[in-house]
Amino acid sequence: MKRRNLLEMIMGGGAAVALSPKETQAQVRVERATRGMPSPKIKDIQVIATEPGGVRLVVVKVITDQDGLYGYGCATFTQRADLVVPAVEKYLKPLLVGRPADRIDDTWQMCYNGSYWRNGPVLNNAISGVDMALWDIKGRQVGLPVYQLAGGKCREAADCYAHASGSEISEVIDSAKKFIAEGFRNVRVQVGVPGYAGYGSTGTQVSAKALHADPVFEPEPYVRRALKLFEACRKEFGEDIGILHDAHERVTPNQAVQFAKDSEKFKLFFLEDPLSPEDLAYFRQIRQQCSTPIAMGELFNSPHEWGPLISERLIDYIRVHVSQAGGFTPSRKMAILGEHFGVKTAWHGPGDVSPVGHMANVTLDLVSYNFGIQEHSPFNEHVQEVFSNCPVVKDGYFYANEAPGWGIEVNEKAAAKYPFGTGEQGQRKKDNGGWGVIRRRDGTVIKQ
Ligand code: GCO
Ligand code: MG
Repeated sequence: MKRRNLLEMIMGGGAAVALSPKETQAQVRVERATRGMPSPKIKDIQVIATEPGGVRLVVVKVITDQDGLYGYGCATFTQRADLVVPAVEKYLKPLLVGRPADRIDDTWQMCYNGSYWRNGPVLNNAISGVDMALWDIKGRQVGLPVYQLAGGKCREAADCYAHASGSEISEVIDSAKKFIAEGFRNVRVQVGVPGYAGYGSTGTQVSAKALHADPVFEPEPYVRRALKLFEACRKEFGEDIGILHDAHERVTPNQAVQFAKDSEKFKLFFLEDPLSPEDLAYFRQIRQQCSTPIAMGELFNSPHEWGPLISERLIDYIRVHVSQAGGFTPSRKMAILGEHFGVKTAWHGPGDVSPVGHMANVTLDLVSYNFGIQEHSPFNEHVQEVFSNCPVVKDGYFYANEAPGWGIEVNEKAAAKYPFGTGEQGQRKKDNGGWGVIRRRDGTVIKQ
């Protein structure tokens, strides 16, 4: 449609609609972007595998037949990153090349249903890569950030939490103080247990007497120590700071119920992953016995996992890893489901989410009424060399960037400087980025 026709349409019909010159210009831009172009078709799909921050990241690039119109999506399953690459190249690419790039839900359904067996982490991540890339393309096409395509902001920025850790409680407190001084109002605290390998703590020397040579973990000393940490944090920080903790599914169901009960008096912002996905049926017991807020979800792949937890109001925060769930499209639906049941969002935001994935997180944070909190991990200089225009944190708030789509560009030359394995050492390198094994003293493998 010609600009003049559009203006006539906006102004026309007798009673002129009073639009400012700026509004008129914006409408002309949208008109030109969406109607002046034929529907873009998927021309190629490529995978960028890179490890600039010491963590394996997988990003999918969908290229359309229109000059310069492409998009990026996060497909990071860091422990099995190499498997996602052929899932995209050998299955999704042949399925999608030549099809329209502007039918996002339809494309998602094709990819999801096309393998018949579904809801696995490899294929979900591959689908996420394409799904987020299509949202990026749509945003770039119309010149708007994705949060605008999803209805616009419900808030200015996302309140987030930082990670404080240490091998001693005093170290954790010092680390938390630094974050609080930077403006964070919420801190996740993790402390090591002497002699044991812990989740999220640093520097613990593994020396517990064990019947094997692998890292050792025992749940009872961990729980006792974590409770001492919460007590120390409350003493130090009073009630104004949100204290979070990740149990990382390392205790038995009964211990989890007890742990949640014992934590109640410290009024945590939330206790994360007290149970493993295999033990979801125990959430009801936690609910019945205490009011500690519960967050769960980063290990989920399937709607069968989160559906009942949300609809039966058994958790307070859904914290799915957006790419594990299949991308922005299903996660947006999950957020909306949560809104109806009083469950808030707390999307998984560790280092093994690419900046594109973090933009998807913060976009969901901004557009969802039932946003709870956002986990934040900083982007080091190498990550920022590969991914330009990463979202930023100021005073503990995470801001989306305002450029079209996700607003992120990937420097593929820089990405190639950091092949998989770059930041890894020892067993992790040997295991091709995998996480190896942790055992109880007697040799029993524990969930990580
Ligand atoms: C978190 C997490 C992560 C995961 C990691 C797995 O809450 O941030 O538990 O640190 O362990 O993302 O790869
Ligand atoms: Mg976690």
